[in-house]
Amino acid sequence: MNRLLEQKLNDLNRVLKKYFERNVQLSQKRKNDALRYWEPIVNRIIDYVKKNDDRFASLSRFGSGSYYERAKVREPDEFDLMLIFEDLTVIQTGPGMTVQPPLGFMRLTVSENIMKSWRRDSCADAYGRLYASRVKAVFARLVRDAISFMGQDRFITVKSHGPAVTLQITNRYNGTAYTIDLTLALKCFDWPREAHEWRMRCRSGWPNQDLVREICEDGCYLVTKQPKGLNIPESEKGLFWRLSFSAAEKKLFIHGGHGEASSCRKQVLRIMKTLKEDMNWDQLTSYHLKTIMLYECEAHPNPNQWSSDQLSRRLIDFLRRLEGYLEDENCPHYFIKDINLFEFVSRPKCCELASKVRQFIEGLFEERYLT
Ligand SMILES: Nc1nc2c(ncn2[C@@H]2O[C@H](COP(=O)(O)OP(=O)(O)OP(=O)(O)O)[C@@H](O)[C@H]2O)c(=O)[nH]1
Ligand SMILES: [Mg+2]
Repeated sequence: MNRLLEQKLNDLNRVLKKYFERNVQLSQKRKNDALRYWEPIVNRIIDYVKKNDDRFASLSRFGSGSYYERAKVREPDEFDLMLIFEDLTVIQTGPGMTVQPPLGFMRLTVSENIMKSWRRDSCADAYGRLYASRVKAVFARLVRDAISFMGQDRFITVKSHGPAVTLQITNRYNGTAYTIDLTLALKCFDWPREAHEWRMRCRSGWPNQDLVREICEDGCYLVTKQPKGLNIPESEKGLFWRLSFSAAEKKLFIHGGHGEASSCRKQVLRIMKTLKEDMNWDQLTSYHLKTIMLYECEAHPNPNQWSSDQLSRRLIDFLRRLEGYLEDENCPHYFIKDINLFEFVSRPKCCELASKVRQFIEGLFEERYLT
């Protein structure tokens, strides 16, 4: 390879490592402080919910998202928990409805023996179809009741937007705020048809076949997230549950390492997340970046491609893939390729971002950024 290019990549490696140390890493102490403060509070809230409504009694906790995948950046201030109904049996609602579910969404019907209890609060309709929106609303009400019961109203606020019920917990001694996203989920035991391609995908070694098999055997989840889009009547949106691959993603991040400790894989993702904030690439989400990371892992299956001296190469490849997806206005979902994660990012925004990313790549070698 060209000696000059080699030299530049090595220099860039040093700059990136410095940027990582200065801007990206979490402090171990702040991590411990955060968990020590919010975990007991959240556990008490969940216990209250479980005790006060038998429909929620089987909820179990699963840590998902960046903190539990060891990909959080800067402050340990945001945590994602999935709360899984361990004993709620549902089946996919058959066809014959007017509106077909968007790709990645399903309608669910509860089994006959539990229909009566889910009819309460209109969580299920007369046919037993389970409204994700209603189940979440009841859960949010119980969470609010729990907070009042605990006398914590001054320190905890509750919001119920998107898929999660979000708690903002303020440390009463030092004012630090933590955001905890609680997302209700149902187990989907069979690997979904929509993600069949992921199971069969031709790969050159990452993830390995054993891990693919294990992930498919574990199944996935369905979460209370409503579809966007104008072609679904508002009255119907609440019926949909979205497929979630959070558990599979966590497995890929934790067990699908490239040489584990020495791998720069997490570093690349965490640098990208920090850059997204520093460069104000606001339309991008953490999930876009995580998705691109997973494709990059597939494209570079060998551990030596992720050794720490490869950091600059891997970051540039990541940026180029991002630029390409923006130019195509299509970021294919990692498990269901026909879902476009840029569907709701407008064409002008995609163009603008693509050009910003292009400029950034060009500027990298001149050390215009990352100081
Ligand atoms: N299928 C799907 N899952 C998503 C999407 N957004 C978030 N998730 C899931 O929810 C988890 C938490 O989401 P976020 O808190 O936004 O992302 P994060 O990976 O935790 O990253 P940060 O919180 O920004 O550090 C993600 O790790 C995903 O598993 C989405 O658009 N589609
Ligand atoms: Mg998160």
